[in-house]
Amino acid sequence: MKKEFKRILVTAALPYANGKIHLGHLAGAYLPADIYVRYQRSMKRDVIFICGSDEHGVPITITADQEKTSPQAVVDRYHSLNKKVFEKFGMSFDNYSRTSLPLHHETASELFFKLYNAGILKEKKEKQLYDEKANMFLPDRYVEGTCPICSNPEARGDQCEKCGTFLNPAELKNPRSKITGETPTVRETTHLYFPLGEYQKKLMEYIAEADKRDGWKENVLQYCRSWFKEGLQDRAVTRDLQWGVKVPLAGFENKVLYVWFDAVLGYISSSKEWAVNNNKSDAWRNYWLDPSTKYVAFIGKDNVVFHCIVFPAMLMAWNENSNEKYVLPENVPANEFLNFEGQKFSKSRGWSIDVDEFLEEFTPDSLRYTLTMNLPEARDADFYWKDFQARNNNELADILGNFVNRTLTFAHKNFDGVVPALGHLNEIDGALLNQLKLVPKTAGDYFERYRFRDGTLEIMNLARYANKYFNDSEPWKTLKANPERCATTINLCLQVARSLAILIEPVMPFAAATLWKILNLPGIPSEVGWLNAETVLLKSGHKLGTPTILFSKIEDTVIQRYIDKLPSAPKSNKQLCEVPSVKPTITFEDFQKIDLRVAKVLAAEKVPKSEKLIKLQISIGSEGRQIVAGIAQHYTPEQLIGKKIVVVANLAPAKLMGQESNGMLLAASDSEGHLTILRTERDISEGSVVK
Ligand code: B3M
Ligand code: ZN
Repeated sequence: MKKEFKRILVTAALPYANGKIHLGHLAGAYLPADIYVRYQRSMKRDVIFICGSDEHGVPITITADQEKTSPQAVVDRYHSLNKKVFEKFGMSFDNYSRTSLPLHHETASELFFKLYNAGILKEKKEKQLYDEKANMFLPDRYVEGTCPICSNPEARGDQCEKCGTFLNPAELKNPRSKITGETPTVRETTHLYFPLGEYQKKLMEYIAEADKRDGWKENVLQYCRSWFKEGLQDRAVTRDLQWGVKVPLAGFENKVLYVWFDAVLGYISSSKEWAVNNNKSDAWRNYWLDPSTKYVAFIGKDNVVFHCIVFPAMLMAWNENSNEKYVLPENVPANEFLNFEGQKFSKSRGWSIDVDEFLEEFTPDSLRYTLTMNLPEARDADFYWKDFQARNNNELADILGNFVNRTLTFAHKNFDGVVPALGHLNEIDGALLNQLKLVPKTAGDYFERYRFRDGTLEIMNLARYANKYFNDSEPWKTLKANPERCATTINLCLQVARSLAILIEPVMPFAAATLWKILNLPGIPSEVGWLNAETVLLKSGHKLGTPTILFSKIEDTVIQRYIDKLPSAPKSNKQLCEVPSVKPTITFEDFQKIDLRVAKVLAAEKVPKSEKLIKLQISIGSEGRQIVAGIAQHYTPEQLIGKKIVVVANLAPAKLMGQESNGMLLAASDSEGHLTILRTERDISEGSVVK
């Protein structure tokens, strides 16, 4: 099923120009996209990398209102801040555009009119909240009120941040306008709708086929399946707002395109801008309008529906009504979320770290490496300060940096700073060369399949292997006893150092360039190309450059300073070190074999002669049971009676201290010996299925 592609088009989600980028954004979409693109360039493929600021949307106008400035001023500020930060982090976009540009407005209007004139967009009247004092319709986020679920008095019109429930403004109790504080009235307004439901079948086929060819990520497919299962609904493509792409139709004077409807088209307008800037104004067509382009869209999980469903449907609608046929994403390798020290990033709670601040103290490569090794590729992952320090010190400095440094220092000290001659190869030389031949292929295969952590691990393992090779070959001993052997060892170590420069470049472009320079090679590693890393190409007699330290260690005191800055900071490193690592992945089918039920504790007593065991009589609705649990040091029997707990209902029966146990209750325990049984958050009848 593999298709041969001539070109690759890579996009990364357009960040809102309404705040600064944090580490979570980098791990979600940007770093994986950059690794992929740099790898493809090194493979000598024809690739362009497109991004830009998403400069429309209600949050931007709200910020502008709060700051008493214009939306344009807000986006100007964040666009240039984020652009700079991306550069510092080493993002190698071919173009970083912005959706407030006229070129983008033209592009979005063109698509809008194409669909409108083809009769695809349907007009519908609907009731919406209106602020009489401000004289305007209120978009969801301009309404606040009391959450009908948890009574949070500050729930937003689209969502309650406290309990997470998605809302629509009409559901709020005591709604008030965020602009004037007045109670909104209800007025009728007209909007244009895109008939997403009509595309469901085609979308399902499209995703199934693309998945067959390019292997979509399971998490992404899951999201799509659940949207399809619910059934796709018509989506309004207009909003009653001033800021955005205007809708130039009679009766729509005060409306703009819904931000998502224009934002995804930002990929196309940014590609057009790239072409113009490179004096080949039609070149963008080669990527977007040629079926031999492989289009890969990198995003975070919260954007899946827009990239796998809404955007492809828009392009399908365009393609059906035009001679031009846009390519649809061949893959949308969305990542899950990165958390920060065990919690969600949250600027307002101070639980965040801006990338610009980070890069004032630390190098982009140490951050890129740590994030790569913790990418939330299949599930949410975490950034921990202590892990960052350990990855930098124990892996980058002690393994990769140390290998390069000892090799170069040795060559300078004992071989006049030139590559010594390669002599007869022994068995361990052969084994090293074997590794060298294998790793570019295995790591590259992982990168092709969007598994950046595994690919990087292969590359670091080559550095580990080479370090061991250096030790086992003992060049400091053979220097006198067998100079030819010593020369061969150092020659091969230098060859591996050269290959490593090529292989680490996608993940650590700055260190790769430095290493290339240390080896006194011209240009940058990707110019010779990825596959070149398989072979030994440094000539004996080649003059080496001066060794410099590739990675400096990060002191405990420096890391502690950052840990102390966290609100209610964990004062020790214990937390990270003593949490057991996550077990190997299981499939959903594996998980479904476990029958978890809510149970009510009817009676409880200590098991005689046991310090730890309590015997519980429980009801799981359909039947009563006895279970035995090791919780007597944490709970008295009285504390348990009447409680709703969660049990594994289909666990094979066991006997503990002579007592029959038919199931197991769920409890959490930490390394300090605390234990808590799990109870249901709300009351629910016993026998309810937990899933
Ligand atoms: N600006 C949401 C986000 O930054 C949105 C992405 C647009 S991609 C076309 O997560
Ligand atoms: Zn709530």
